[in-house]
Amino acid sequence: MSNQELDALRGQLDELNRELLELICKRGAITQEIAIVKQTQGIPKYDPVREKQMLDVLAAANIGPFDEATIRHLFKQIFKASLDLQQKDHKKHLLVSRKRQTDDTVVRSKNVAIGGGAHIMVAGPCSIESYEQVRTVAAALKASGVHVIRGGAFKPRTSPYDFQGLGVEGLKILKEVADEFGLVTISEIVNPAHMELAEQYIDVIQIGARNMQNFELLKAAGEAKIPVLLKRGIAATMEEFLMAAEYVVSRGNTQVMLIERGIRTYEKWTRNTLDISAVPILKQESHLPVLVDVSHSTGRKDIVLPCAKAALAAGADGIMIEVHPDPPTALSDADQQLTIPQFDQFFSQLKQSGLFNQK
Ligand SMILES: [Mn+2]
Repeated sequence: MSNQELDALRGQLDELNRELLELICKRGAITQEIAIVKQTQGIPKYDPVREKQMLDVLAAANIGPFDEATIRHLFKQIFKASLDLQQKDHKKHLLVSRKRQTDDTVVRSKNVAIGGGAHIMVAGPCSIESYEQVRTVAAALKASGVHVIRGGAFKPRTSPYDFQGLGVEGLKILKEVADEFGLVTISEIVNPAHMELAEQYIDVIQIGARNMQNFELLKAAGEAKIPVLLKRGIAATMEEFLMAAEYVVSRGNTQVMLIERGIRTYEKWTRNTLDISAVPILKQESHLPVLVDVSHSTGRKDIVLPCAKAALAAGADGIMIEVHPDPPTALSDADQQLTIPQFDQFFSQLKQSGLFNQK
C-alpha cells in the first residue's frame, strides 16, 4: 500500500472519529435531559432493563466486522459514561452542595450563630445523669463563656446492658438547667416519633453516628422546626455523610450542622481515628457548618487540645467536647470526659492559641 493510499484511509478515519465524537456528545446531551425528567419524577438514573434492551437491539443489528461481545462492550462504555454524567450533574445540584449555595449556612438558635466566621464551643456530659450533675456543668460552662451545652438523654449504647439514658426525664432536666443559665441545648434523638418532644425540650437535635443512615429518623428531623447536628457514621464516606444531610435539608430543614467524630480504623490507641481531612473536604463541598467532636474521635483526654487546634486550623466552625463533674463515676464514656478544671484549662489554652475566634 502506498503512503498516499494509507493517508487517504487515515483521512477517512479522522472524519469518522469526528462524526462519532459529535454523535457521542449529542447522545450525552440527551441523557442529561433525560436525567432532569427522571429527577422530577423521582425515577432512578440507572435502568438496567432499558440498558439491556438497547444492547440487544444493537447486537441484533450488528453486521460486523466486530463480534457481538465487542459491540456490547463498546456500547456499555458509552452507557456508563452517560450515567456518570447524569450522576455528576445530580451531585452538583444537591441542596447541601457548595456549588448550589456559595455562602456559608449560618445555623441560629436563640442568640447563638454557628458557621460563617465565629467559632463555637459545645461542651457537656456524655449522659444526663441527674439535675445536680447537669447544673454543676452548666454553671461552670456559663462562667467559662460557653453558650451551648450537650447532654444525652437517649443513649444508643453498644451493649443493651449499659446505661440507656434517662429519656424524657433527662430532656426535662436539661431544659430546666439551660433556661436558668440561658444556654442552647443539644441532645440526641433516636426515635422519629420524638421530634415534637425534641422541639418542646431542646434547641438542637443531635443525630448520632449510629443513626446517620437511619433514613426515617433523617426524614423526621427534616420536618422538625429546630436545627440538626448530624454526626458522621463510624464507617461513612464523605458522600454518604453529605447524602444523609441532604435527606434532612431536602425535607425543608436547612438548619443542619455536620460533625466529624472519628471513623473506625485498625488503630487501637485512640477510640476512633479523627479524620481531619474531612473538615476541609466538607467545607469545600458543602456550605453547612462543620464541627469536630474531639472526645469521641480520640477517646482520650491527653490529646484533645492538639486535636481541637488541628480541627480549627483545618477550618472547623466549632468543637464538641465531653465534660463531667466527676468523670470516674460517669455512667457512660468515663475515660474520655474532662473534669471542669480540665475543661477550663483546655478552653483557655485553645483561646490562647489564637485559633479560636469568639464573637
Ligand atoms: Mn459520649
